[in-house]
Amino acid sequence: MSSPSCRSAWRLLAVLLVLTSSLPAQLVNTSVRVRVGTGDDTLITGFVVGAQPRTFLFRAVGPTLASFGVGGVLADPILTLFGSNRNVIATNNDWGTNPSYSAATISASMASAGAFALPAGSRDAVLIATLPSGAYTVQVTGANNGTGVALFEAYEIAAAPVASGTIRGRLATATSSAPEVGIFGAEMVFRNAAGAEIGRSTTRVFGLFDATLPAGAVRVEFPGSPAFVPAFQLVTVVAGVTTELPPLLVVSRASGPGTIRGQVTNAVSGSTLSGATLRFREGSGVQTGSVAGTTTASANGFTITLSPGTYTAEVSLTGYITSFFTVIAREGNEPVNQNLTLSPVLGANQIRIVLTWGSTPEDLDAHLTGPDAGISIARFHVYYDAPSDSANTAKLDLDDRASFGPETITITSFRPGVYRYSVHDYTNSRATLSTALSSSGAQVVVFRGSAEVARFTAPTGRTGTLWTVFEIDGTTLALTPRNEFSDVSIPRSVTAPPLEGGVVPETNAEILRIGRKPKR
Ligand SMILES: [Ca+2]
Ligand SMILES: [Ca+2]
Repeated sequence: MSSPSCRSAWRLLAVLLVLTSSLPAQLVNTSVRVRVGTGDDTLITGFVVGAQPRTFLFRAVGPTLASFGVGGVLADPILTLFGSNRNVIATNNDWGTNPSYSAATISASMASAGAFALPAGSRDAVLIATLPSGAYTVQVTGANNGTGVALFEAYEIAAAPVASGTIRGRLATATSSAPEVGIFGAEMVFRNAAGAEIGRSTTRVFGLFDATLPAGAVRVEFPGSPAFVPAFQLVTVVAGVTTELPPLLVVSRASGPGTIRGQVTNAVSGSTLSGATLRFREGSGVQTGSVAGTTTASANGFTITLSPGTYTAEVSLTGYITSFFTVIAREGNEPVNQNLTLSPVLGANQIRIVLTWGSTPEDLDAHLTGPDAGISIARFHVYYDAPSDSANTAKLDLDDRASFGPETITITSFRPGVYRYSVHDYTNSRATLSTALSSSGAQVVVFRGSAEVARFTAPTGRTGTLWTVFEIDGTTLALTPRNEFSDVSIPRSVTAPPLEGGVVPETNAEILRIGRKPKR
């Protein structure tokens, strides 16, 4: 079908739109009907945005054209928006699967732009983007190298609709002897920062719930039940992303005041810290507002008695990064571990990663791979068996083998390249289809300078012994969540999990093996 002359003709169909703030908005409402091929025969449209940021709705309509009597349509178009460096800004395959906007939101935007409606679930592609000044290109391709006729459309719209993100959480009881038993069938209420209700969800088996909500601060509320006192957590919904929340633990109405006790420890050395100030606020993730109780940690630890419920402990000590922890007050059967760990303040471009988890499994291990000193392709693999890279810039400070953590890695200087952080379930490393890591309650907190910059909770309901948590770009220190699960049985093989998205191979990760020590 694709003779050379046809290819040339298709290329000529590429259109150039020059958009400046002086042009009337309706000039950008353009459509072009083309035959989309493969390789050089894909449709590429270039345009320039002037001084003011502008919001566009792009469509690549293929299958729906058939309902207008067009033959030979492109069955499954894909839209991709590129910046001036050919960097991908956004991509969409099927318009109903946009992680930032629901189908209803996109339908409303299309209608207000004057575009004809697309049937629910169609394979046509739609992108909405607000773009600052710069040069851009939009590409239309066919999934699986498909070819055919497509209609490309660009509309300028007044403003992007509010983007959405997804939260996944778990409601569980902290009152039984087996902690964190999920609560089924409870109604969760979601409120925005102004307190208005923006959604509801009923907990499923294991107490799991999820919701897609407008991005921003959200209060996740368990209104209480005959058996349990109310509880809430403050969370942030991130546009286009699924955020795993730590479990929301609730306490029985039968409980009297409970004593919270534990140690404040140094995340690097593991030693007990005295002198830290602890402020307790009602709710989980609550960093400001009225304080329900205050105490000071000594070398023997801390203890405070509060009404039954969930609290956020703010822990501060000179020279350490102020941190927030969710703790439980309940009468009797107190949680065995409410130890809180503080990181010493870092340099502005230094990063520390602290792993903590619950009572099981006994031994989770932090693994960090990244570009090593010396030859450019060399990569280090820091973990319990090799606790430092060759230049001592990435270091395992602390390995915990007896539940809870902390297990800590510090990076004091970076090289260009990808740094990848993973958590391996050593205890169950020979198991297949293990859910132990997923249900470990593992949390990974990332500090930079004097602040917490990211926090990850192990996703629930996943199988695997390796949780690939995130990557850091060694040049920009930008952090990219991964949240991928896979099975790895041999700790030294935690180097090249089968990840999506063009992850660099790590074939040289094993060249460094220093400080080797036998493990049990
Ligand atoms: Ca598609
Ligand atoms: Ca460990």
